[in-house]
Amino acid sequence: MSDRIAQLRADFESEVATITTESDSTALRDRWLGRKNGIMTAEMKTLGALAPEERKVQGQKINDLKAQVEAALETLQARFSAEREAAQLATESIDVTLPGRRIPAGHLHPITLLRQRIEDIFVSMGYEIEDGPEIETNFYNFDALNIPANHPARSPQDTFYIAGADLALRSQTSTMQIHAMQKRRPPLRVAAPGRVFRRDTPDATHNPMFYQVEGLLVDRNVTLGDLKGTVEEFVRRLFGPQTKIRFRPSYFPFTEPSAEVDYSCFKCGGTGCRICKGSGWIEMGGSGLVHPNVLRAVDIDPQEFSGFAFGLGLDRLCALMYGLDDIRLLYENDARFLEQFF
Ligand code: 2NL
Repeated sequence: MSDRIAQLRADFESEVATITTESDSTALRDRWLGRKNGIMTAEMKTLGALAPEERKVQGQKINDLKAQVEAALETLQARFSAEREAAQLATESIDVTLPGRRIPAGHLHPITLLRQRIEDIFVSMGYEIEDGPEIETNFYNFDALNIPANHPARSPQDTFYIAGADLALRSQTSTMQIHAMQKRRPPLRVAAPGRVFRRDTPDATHNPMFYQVEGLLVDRNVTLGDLKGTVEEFVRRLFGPQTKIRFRPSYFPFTEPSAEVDYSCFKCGGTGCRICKGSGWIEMGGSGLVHPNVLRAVDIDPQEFSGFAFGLGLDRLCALMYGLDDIRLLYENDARFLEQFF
């Protein structure tokens, strides 16, 4: 009887020595410890046929062997699960030095970026940002701005009229300034950015829809000096503190006197370069003291109040600042173009 157990122990030990894989180990466990057909279970069953004294001794021996088998199998299992975990860690390792993946995000349009910069400058100078409709009556588009009945800007060659109505797409942002002067009484400081519409054949420097910003101040005793100081501060904030301005006499129906504003080239500082076409100066836009007729149109007494206004176009400025050779790029909405600006 003892010899049988010694033989089983020797069998088990030699079998353990051949185990190389986890499934070998599982098969070994089933063979030796399986509840129904396992070798150890079968061995236990032989006890019933023995005399009580012998059964006790033999039972102890079987239990010892069973404990040995269980311990050996546990050691094997522990070894294989450690190996499995190590292999998993090796294949699933994360390289924390890899660069991150960029999440595609939208961009603000270059015109929007420029408009926001300009709005911030106006706000910092005490101006309020106005908005207003893109479709206007003749009163806001022309009459209130002192634009005479026969002025070419009123012709359907230049303005997009809406058939059968006293309505047109606004041809300048001044329409919003007229609304603003009706809504609030002077003293007032208002900046109005927005798109405007003029019938034009599109080319590299023209588009029938483009963006303007206008500043308007109305108060007592406003002078041309106030206009010059304000425009100077404006361009210095936009292009840098070294920027200079110059005024050239001009004519607009809504201002008197009127002047064109140039600023010293932001690229060369005034010595002349490709950007300013060698002159050292770049045209910014129009300006002037608000015409008394414009004040009268919105019931402001020109004897008591005066004002200045200046306007600039955003598209050409945007093209200059970002080095674009064609303003139509701004309206093609090609994502490959747009995503370059932020
Ligand atoms: C230009 C011309 C200008 C104004 C706009 C203005 C507005 C009111 C009254 C008087 Cl409500 N003037 N705006 C004045 C002078 C020129 O813009 O070249 N724009 C790009």
